[in-house]
Amino acid sequence: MTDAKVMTIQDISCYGQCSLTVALPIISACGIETAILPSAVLSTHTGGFTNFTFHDLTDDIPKIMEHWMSEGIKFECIYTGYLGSLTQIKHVKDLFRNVLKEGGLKIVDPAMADNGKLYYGFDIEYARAMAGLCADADIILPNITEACFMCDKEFIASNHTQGYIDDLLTKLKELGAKNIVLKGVSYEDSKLGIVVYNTETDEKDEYFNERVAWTSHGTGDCYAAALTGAVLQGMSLYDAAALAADFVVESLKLTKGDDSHRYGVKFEKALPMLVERLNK
Ligand code: PXL
Repeated sequence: MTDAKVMTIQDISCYGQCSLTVALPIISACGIETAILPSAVLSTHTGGFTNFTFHDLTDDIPKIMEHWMSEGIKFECIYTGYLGSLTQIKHVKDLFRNVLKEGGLKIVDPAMADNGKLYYGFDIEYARAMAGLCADADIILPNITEACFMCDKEFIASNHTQGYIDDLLTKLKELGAKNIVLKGVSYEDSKLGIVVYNTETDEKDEYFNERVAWTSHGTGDCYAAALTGAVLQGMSLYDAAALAADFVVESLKLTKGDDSHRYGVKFEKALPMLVERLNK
């Protein structure tokens, strides 16, 4: 068991099972001490809800960082999710410099787009700035849409060719990230998976599951949190990426059929499976 601490910066969507309300319980269930830095407070997430509140906490980020610095608080890992603005991306770079232990792990989930579209409120300038943050990361976790926005490539939802995926990975490598976990890869419609690419050794490994015929919001956040917890528990990136995929698949299966629950996945019910696999 490790005493490594992770700090995760993303929003609190009070209702909707995403960002901090999934990251904190999932990483904690993995046995990892988790500090949080809320980037904004929303009444709900922005996917499928209307008239949500949005309280921006951008100005608090440097103040919180400075207090941590004065207390000598540092982390073995910083994991970033949904961020609200270009300024917040700049603040994250300061957090990497000032409160990450030497040799600490930077995990960046671009969390800005899905299904060929940017989330509400984001534009191409934000996508370019996110590409700049990815350049600084040890591990990035884009889905195909986010990868396309960061690499100026046409989005294709499914039936990908090997050439399309390889080209996307080469372009992501050019951004500068050391390890890429590309999500949403689908060479045939019935299967959905990930490619894990170590850009330093040039090694690529794939992992696929049967596609679950169901979609809900928040799966990317559950994925990133489970991967972060598993990596900090000492799993290889490939094993952590595969376990996180199985965890999301299980969460989707447990949500499938409940049409009132498209806003998130019932990840809580899949936590025992995650913990059991981690402790194997
Ligand atoms: O799940 C990603 C996410 C996180 N936070 C907020 C969002 C979304 C996706 O729409 O709106 C506020």
